[in-house]
Amino acid sequence: MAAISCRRHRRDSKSIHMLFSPQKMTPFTILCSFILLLFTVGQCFADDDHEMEEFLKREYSLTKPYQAVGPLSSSHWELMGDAMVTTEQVRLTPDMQSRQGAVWSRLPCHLNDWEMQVHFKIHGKGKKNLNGDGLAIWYTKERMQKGPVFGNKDNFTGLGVFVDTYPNEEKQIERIFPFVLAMVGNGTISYDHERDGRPTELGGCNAMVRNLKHDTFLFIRYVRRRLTVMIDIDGQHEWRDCLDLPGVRLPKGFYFGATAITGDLSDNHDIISLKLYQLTVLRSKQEEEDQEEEITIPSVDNMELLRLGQTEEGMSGLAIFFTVLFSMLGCIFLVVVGLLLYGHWNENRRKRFY
Ligand SMILES: [Ca+2]
Repeated sequence: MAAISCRRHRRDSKSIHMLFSPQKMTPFTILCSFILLLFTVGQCFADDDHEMEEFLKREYSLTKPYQAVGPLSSSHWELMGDAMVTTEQVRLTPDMQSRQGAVWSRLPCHLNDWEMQVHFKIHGKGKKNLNGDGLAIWYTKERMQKGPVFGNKDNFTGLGVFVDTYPNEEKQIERIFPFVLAMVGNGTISYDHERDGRPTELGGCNAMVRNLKHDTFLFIRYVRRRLTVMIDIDGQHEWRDCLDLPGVRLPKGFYFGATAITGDLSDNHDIISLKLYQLTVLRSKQEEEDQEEEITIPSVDNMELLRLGQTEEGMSGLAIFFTVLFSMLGCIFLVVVGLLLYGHWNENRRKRFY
């Protein structure tokens, strides 16, 4: 978790500056600061089992004052649809019906391991579950194509991480919305909007992100074919686990983007920043060899198992209901047949007596 420690270090840098302020310098604070610095640097370079460093890649990042956004081909980011840049944010959609907007990177990303930190804000006048539809962060082959999947095309090729703010599927019993969900598409898999993407999901978590006063963040990390999604939405500067999945195969040279859509229900969907970090990971010889085998089509290892697990999980209540129902019907049928046979046998016996 080196990257997270480093990020905490970045966010906590103010407190370190305060320790180092000349007015407060005493031998004790200098010693404390030195120990703290050693500890933090140590955390940054000590991964669980591998060393990892991170570097902000400005060409794939979108930060204030958004000078990298524009219609010129020399700009790094391009807007589409109803998206607008202000001094405070890139507003993908306003809080109005039937809007869709996007911001897409112009540069394909050829990094092996990366981490995207998304600072976003979803807010609007709608009361709970009377808002929609959400936003998505993308790493896909295609870019700048409008469509129904949070404003992007369906049958996309690559990774989509969705912040779905409206439950389309009725009877969402065990799922609380807004819900963060990840999906990998290979160009032929369709996102099931009516079922909130459940049939193709890799996993996710609920995230109460609407109308919050504090900052909300989403973190997507792709390291050694492992996809990790975390959220920081409680204003505590702490990352919360959302999804962690090995065996995710994403080709290089895809584009980062952010899109959002509104329908009958709406929200402001704002991107404050997208920060892309290159992660430098020390690999074993085996991992080096695996890495050389080029991935051309996105896929997820054991996706069938994953789906099977979800189906079993999703069907368990229904399966129990039908098992009980058919068992009861079976029992009733047997009792009726038994009674009929008994009646028939009784009648025969009486006939024999008279
Ligand atoms: Ca939905």
